[in-house]
Order: sequence, then structure tokens, then C-alpha cells
Amino acid sequence: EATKNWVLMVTAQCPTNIAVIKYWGKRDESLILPINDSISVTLDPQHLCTTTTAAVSPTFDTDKMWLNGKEISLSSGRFQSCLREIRSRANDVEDQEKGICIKKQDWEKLHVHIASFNNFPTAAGLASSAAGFACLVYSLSKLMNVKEEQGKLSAIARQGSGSACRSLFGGFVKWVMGNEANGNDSLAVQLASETHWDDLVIIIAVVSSHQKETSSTTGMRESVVTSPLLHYRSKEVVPKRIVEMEKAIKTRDFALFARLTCADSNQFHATCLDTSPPIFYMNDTSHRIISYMEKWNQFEGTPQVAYTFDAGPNAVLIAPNRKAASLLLQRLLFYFPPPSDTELSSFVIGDKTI
Ligand code: 2P0
Repeated sequence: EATKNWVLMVTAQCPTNIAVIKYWGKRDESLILPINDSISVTLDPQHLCTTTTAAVSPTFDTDKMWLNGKEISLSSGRFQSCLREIRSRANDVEDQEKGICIKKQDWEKLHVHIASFNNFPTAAGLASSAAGFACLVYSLSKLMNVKEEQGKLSAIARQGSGSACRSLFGGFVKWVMGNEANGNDSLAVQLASETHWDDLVIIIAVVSSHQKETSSTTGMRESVVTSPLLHYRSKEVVPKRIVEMEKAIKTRDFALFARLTCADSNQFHATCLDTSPPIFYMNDTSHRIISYMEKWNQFEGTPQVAYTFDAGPNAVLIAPNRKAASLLLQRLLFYFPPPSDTELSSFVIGDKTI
């Protein structure tokens, strides 16, 4: 008689991603299907990443999850979709050393425990759901010996949170909106690997770590219903920008990359302003950063830095290389001087020490 006290577990790490052509708006709320393609860059795994351990044992009597040590509910449709989709693709798993043999059909009865940690503040508006759902889906797929290729897994992560599908790949990633009603073709594809343009340096200036007032899910729903600009953007602007951005990435054309990234961030925030009632994600400090960066780029005649802002006031600044990044840091320190007793690894922008 085999022992029932075994636990089998898998740990995975997944970085977050930053969109340079933004996703904003769904055409299907429950399957999470977007109204336009988007493109992102995946960060290095040592920064802003989620680590998730998924475990299975015959002694577990329900599925459970902990986030940063606190138990959270798995009852939402998003968690349930991810769990259901992964379970339905599970395969036999054998660990001879431990004397474990799980048959494909056993997975329907077995329960999982999932523990997830973010190495960054969850509430800081730094795309925690992207890394979180990508890591959840990936760790479960390894635990259950799911054999789907990464693109298919991305379509499952998408059902947890749209932007999560892009975190299944490193480097530059495109989320193809797809056109099938079942969403099977709405998935991520890698445009370029993490080594293709590894001179780029990404600096995140935490302007405020307060939780945002309007969640992305709610915000984009309101934009779809009320913003004429959003529909113009998704039909007329984004398709052309996607082609241009792919070209900029392929040829490592920083000037083109920076122009498109800044323009797309600004148009995304314009659609937020065009929403009724208007949504303000950026604050005065964000606006000051934009104007400093624009002035610098204009002064030099060619872009030195790209900026982009998501559903919050924090700035994501992208420099073409380490030299430009150090000049950028000098500028940030000049405009937002830290108090004299601050260690140089952290400084103050707006109301928050980072
Ligand atoms: C993006 N954002 O492309 C855009 C830009 C924020 C601004 O994806 O409802 O958390 O879970 O699909 O993915 C944030 O939205 O929304 C987001 P859901 P998600 O990165």
C-alpha cells in the first residue's frame, strides 16, 4: 500500500513585463480578449518577479492559495479558468524516488496548494498581476506535466489577467489579439529574445506606492463604453504602430522605439482622460517627469530616453545603454534631490522613498 503522506512540488519564477504598445480594452470580458495587439518588454527575472510554488498531495482536501504569506480566495472566475484549463491538460506524473505515481485521470480529484511571493510591493501599481498569473500557470503546468507549448500556455495565463500572457516569454513579446470567438488564437509570441537588444536599461521611478483608485479591469471597461478616442486608437492607430514598433525592435532603432513608446503611453492616458468619468492615472510628478524627458530629448535632437506609464503614476524610463542610463539617473537626482542622509541606492520622487 503506497503512503498517502507525500507532497510533490514545483517552484517557478516569472518576471513582469512593461507594455510599449498598450493593451487597453476588451472585446470579451470573461475570456479576456483585447481590442488591439500589444507589445511589451519582459524585465530581467531578478527584478520585479513572482516566485510561485505549486504543490499537490493526497492529504490536501481543497485548492488553496497564499499571496505573500496571506491566504487569498481562489473563487474568482479568473483563478478557476486557469486551474480548469491546466487540469484538463494534465498528464501522468511519476517520481520513482518518492514512490509517487499520479495518473492523468487522478488530477481531477487531487487538490493543489499554491504559495506565491512578489519581490516588489504588490500594491505599487507595478503590474503584479502579469507576473503573478504567468507564474501560476507555468508552475501548475510543470507540476501537472502539461505538454502544451509556451504560446498555448500564454492563452491560459491570459484568462487570469490579459497582460500575464506576455510574461511567459523573455525579450520583446507581442500579444496577438486574434479573431476566434473562443480566444484560442489570442496569445503571446516572442518578437526577439532577451539577448537581442540587451544594451537597453530600464529604470522604474516609483512616484507613489499608493494603490490606484481605478483598477485596470474597471478602467478599461469604462473606456470601452465611453471613449470614442479608444476605438479610433484601436482601429486606426495601434495596427500601424505595431508594424513600426516591430521594425524598431528588429533593427534596434532606439529613436523610433522611443518616439513610438512615448506616443503610445501618452495616447493611452489620453483615452483615460476621454473616458467618462475621466480616469487620472498620472499625477503632477508624472507630468513633470514627462516634460523633463521631452526637453532633454529635444535638446539633444534625438531621443536619449523613452518613457511609459501604466495604470498608475510611476514612470518606466528606458535608456539605450548604460551611459545614457547614468545620465538619466543624474538628471532624476537633480530634479528630485534626495535628502542628504539618503543612501544612494534609494531616493525620493514625489511622496515616496524608493
Ligand atoms: C498593458 N495595462 O498593456 C496595459 C497598459 C495597464 C496599462 O495590461 O483586466 O491587469 O487583468 O486583463 O492586464 C493592465 O491590465 O487587466 C494592463 P486585466 P491587466 O500592460
